[in-house]
Amino acid sequence: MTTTKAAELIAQENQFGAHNYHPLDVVCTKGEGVFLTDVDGKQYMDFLAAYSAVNQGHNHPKIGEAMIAQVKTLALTSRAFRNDQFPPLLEKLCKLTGFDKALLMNSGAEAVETAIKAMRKWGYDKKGIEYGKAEIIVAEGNFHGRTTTIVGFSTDPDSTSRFGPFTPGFVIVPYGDLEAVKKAISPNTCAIFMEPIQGEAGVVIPPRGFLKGLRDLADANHCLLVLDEIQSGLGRTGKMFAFEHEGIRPDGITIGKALSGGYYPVSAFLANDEVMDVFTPGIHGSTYGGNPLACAVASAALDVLVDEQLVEKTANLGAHFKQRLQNLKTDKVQEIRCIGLWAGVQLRPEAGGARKYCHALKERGMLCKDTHVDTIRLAPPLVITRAQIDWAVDQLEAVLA
Ligand code: IF1
Repeated sequence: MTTTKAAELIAQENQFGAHNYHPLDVVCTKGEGVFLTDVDGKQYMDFLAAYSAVNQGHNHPKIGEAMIAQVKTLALTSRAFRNDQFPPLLEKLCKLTGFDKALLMNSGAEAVETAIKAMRKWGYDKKGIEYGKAEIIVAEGNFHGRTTTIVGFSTDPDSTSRFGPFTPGFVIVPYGDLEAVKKAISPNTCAIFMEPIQGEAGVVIPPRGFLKGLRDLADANHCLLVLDEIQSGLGRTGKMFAFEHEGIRPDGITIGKALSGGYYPVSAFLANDEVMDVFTPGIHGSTYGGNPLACAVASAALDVLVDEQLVEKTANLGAHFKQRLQNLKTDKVQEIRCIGLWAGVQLRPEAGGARKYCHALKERGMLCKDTHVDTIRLAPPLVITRAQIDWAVDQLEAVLA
């Protein structure tokens, strides 16, 4: 039920905004830690965290203070000139990820597009693939952003329908299927590009050994393995990056979302020199890429993850979260997928779809999002406490009773 104030704002949004989303009718006005407050003063526990862009919690004071300080000094120069925030962030990112170089962009999709250009140009310049023939192997169920090149290799009709024609050079294989990847590799394959865990697909965790298998296939066929850690990275799975769960090193990663600290879009593509040196001056960039404000925010966002030991916390709390979810008293659940503080609760078809349970949870003061009809996606800020997790799972158990 929405009140007058909320209803007025929803009507205004519906009249003047493109209808490219179907959001829950909760009109937020304040965020703090794991909580969001709506315009009528009702508080909710946020179990979406802006799709893992708010791992540090809403409006984290330290990140906000860093942003305010930088806002007062220098916000934007473009990369035509240099600034004093960019170099230290680059070093911090390379030290944190173990890669030689970082290329800063803004949205996750831009980091993915950067990675696609790098994979292709590496294929031509370093592997000797005939120009225009480079192929990138991607997975069914992928989500890497909304540009026309990226949706062109999506398998989700909602993302792809009526936006063609699409960019060629992408080969789609079933996620988690090493044999299928092996068969798809050709002399024109420049890279394998996947999420280490698929977010939008509903927190789909591949079989153990899948990432290791991709690493071995990439090595055996002289192609790159690049992983999209935009949603899975920066602590969400209980490791700083999801690839660490299998002890492998990809040739490059994309990151974003929580790099923003929940304040300001900033993303990056990271790789070693062998890959990153395909970029020479003037062939790629962005007006806001690496701007001082983004760098100050991202630097503080990374400091909070490390200083508050959010990765270790997520690993510990995640074990409890998974155990609670697996013991839910309900006959409506088909599968629980959970790693760190990231879960997909897939309901049986006869449960009638996940959206109505998200509505019921909203009435109980808990916000989360459905995906692919039957799955409730759960991803709280990593600053959540054990008691808050227990409260949230109690609400979930109540609506699924
Ligand atoms: C929306 C989904 C999640 C991502 C991965 C790249 C990007 C995303 C693994 C692009 C972005 C966002 C986009 C947002 C909702 C959300 C989403 F439902 F769309 F699919 F998280 F699952 N790689 N995911 O998850 O990053 O350009 O958005 O900064 O488009 O509705 P972006």
